[in-house]
Amino acid sequence: MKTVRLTRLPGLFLLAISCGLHAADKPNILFIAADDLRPQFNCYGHSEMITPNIDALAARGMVFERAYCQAAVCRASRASLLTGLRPDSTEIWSNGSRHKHFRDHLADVVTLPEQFKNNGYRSQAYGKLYHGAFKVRNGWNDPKSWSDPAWLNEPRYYYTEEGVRVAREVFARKTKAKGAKIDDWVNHFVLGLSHEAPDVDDDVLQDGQIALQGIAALRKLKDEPFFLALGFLKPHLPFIAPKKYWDMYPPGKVKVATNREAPKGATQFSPTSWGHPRNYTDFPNKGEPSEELVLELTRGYAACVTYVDAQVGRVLDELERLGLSDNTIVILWGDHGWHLGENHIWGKATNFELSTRAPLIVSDPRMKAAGKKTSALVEFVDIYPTLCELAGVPLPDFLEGTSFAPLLDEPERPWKSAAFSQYPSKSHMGRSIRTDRYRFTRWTRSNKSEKIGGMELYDHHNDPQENVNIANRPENAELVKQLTEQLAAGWHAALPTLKQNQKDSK
Ligand SMILES: [Ca+2]
Repeated sequence: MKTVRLTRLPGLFLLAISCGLHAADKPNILFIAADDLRPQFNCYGHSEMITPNIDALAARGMVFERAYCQAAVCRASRASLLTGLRPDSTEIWSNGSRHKHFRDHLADVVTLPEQFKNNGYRSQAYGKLYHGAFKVRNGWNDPKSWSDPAWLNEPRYYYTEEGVRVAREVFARKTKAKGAKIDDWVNHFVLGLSHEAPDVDDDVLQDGQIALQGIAALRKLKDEPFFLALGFLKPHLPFIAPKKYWDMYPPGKVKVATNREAPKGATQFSPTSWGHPRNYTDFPNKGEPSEELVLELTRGYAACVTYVDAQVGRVLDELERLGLSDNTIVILWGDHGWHLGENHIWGKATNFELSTRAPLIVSDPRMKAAGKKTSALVEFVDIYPTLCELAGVPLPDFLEGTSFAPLLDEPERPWKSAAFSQYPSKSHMGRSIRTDRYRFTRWTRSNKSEKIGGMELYDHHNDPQENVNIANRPENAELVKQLTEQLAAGWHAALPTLKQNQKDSK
């Protein structure tokens, strides 16, 4: 079937319908997530990572340079993005929150894919969209979101001789008294080495399999409106990618982080215990990783990003080959960032810029500003209303985000005055805002308490790496007061004034 380029011109719009396409007012959605992805590609002005396919998507879409998740850890970020609600509404603030699943608290909430499903779309998922990534631990998924059951990977990570040996040892230790057969380790979620470079084809590892599933799904779904969600598992630890991707990052050329100290004047809440990497056998239980490990983790992360990029490319190539590109909105996002040692942190789960800022690229064949970037402050909670608006799907009234669809035509228009994130630490809740210039974080005794445990202020004009907390400097007292008020006023007070802007732009 021939596709017709979607356009806002009424004549072509009618042509699209008369050609027997599935209604041109129902563009497909290709919804691509990657896990723990930092925005460090060429299209973000960085050269550390090789990402030709994501860069090509950016060239026909829009790069959101300042997009922030609402809670910098998998479960909380994804629950917020996919329900269109903020963590205080989902009540999932971390992976350890009281509610394991947002439906424990919000039984009838209509998720983003569910809203598309309820409005004439076929919604399907492959890989990690909610927190659950594997067949063996899928209690975190959400069957109501999808037209068909979500497809999940097998849990096996390791393929090198050393990786398999360590994984078998770990499995034997954990199942010692339970009589499990050691060869059964491949069917369990086993954490061994933090990284390895198996000399295998892309499709042996999980993200290659997700790409294969995505390609098959496109072929099946091409004649009906679809919301196809692909959740790639990398670059989440363990950093495992086929060797050919590691070879693209020779050790001598890889630059490790230089600001691996805690910020000067950091609060007691800013450091983390690095619990995530310490789960792996080759990361020390206490203290710092060796310089050799720092280098290998930095390389491994980059290799995983390039591996994911290649899988994204395969899926986008198939979209093009099937003639669906001109009728499909593509969105690529990472659920939150990751510290590769910066700010004295290995991992996520902080309120720093490196945890809260993540990639967001949107391509809509109808957009006027294709290939442009925007520095507007946008939030992941905005993705739900944006995709609904772009696809003509009704917006539920409970949403707590704002559609950023207008930015796709006018990337420089005035937008939100702040992006909001939150993450708890040491029995305190950290609430953080990113304004045009500052990141300001306030730690209070509990979520609702006003008892302050500490404050952090980073000036991104002078200190983009957030190396110096200037909250307690006397000369900043007035600024801290103003940012405290802005934080307290909340997201309702930070919204763009849409009507005024529309008037101005005429
Ligand atoms: Ca994640």
